[in-house]
Amino acid sequence: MPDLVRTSKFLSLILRHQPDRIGLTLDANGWANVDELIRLANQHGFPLTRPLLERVVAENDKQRFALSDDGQRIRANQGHSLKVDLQLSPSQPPDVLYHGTAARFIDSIRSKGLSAGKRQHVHLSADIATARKVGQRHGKPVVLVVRAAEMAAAGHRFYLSANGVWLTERVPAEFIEFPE
Ligand code: HQG
Repeated sequence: MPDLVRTSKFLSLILRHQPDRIGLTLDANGWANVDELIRLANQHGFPLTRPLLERVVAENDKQRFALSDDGQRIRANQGHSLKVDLQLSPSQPPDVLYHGTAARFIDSIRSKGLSAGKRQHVHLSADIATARKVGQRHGKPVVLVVRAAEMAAAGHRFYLSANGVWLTERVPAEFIEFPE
């Protein structure tokens, strides 16, 4: 696996799910100190350097990570299972958003709607192609249409992550259109 992909996967694990694996602590907003992250990663056998980390932030296919303005802190833009407050402000979503999932989950989603599962939010995409790719990770992909503007009007909040993923706490089944 190329270094960048390996490093992106490592950073996703540490910055979204398990910082304690290397003894790292994130602040309440999900930020880690870069020098500390590099030191602890190396101590635990992962060869991280500042240039490598900066390349991952800049070139990551999904822009998964952000550096603070002063370059001293790093965090994941979305996808956390840890409870962090990304301090996103609610945004007005487009009329519809898309959710990619696997065919085997459809019956359950029909009855319960979309839930965040282990993550903090349900992830939605503004375009069908992205949603299809997300669904493919789980099996035979199915793209669901979410009537987002209607949900917002009914009081559900939507957030747009720094890397363009739409987030909401849950999607009741009544706002979902399923393919035939
Ligand atoms: C499904 C990737 C049964 C849900 C992507 C999904 C995304 C239900 C799975 C980000 C359900 C959870 C997140 C219900 C939801 N019954 N299944 N009631 N409600 N599900 O991985 O959205 O590459 O936690 O449809 O690009 O697939 O990591 O969420 O299939 O943005 O940066 O439960 O992860 O980004 O799976 O993916 P996940 P996701 P990264």
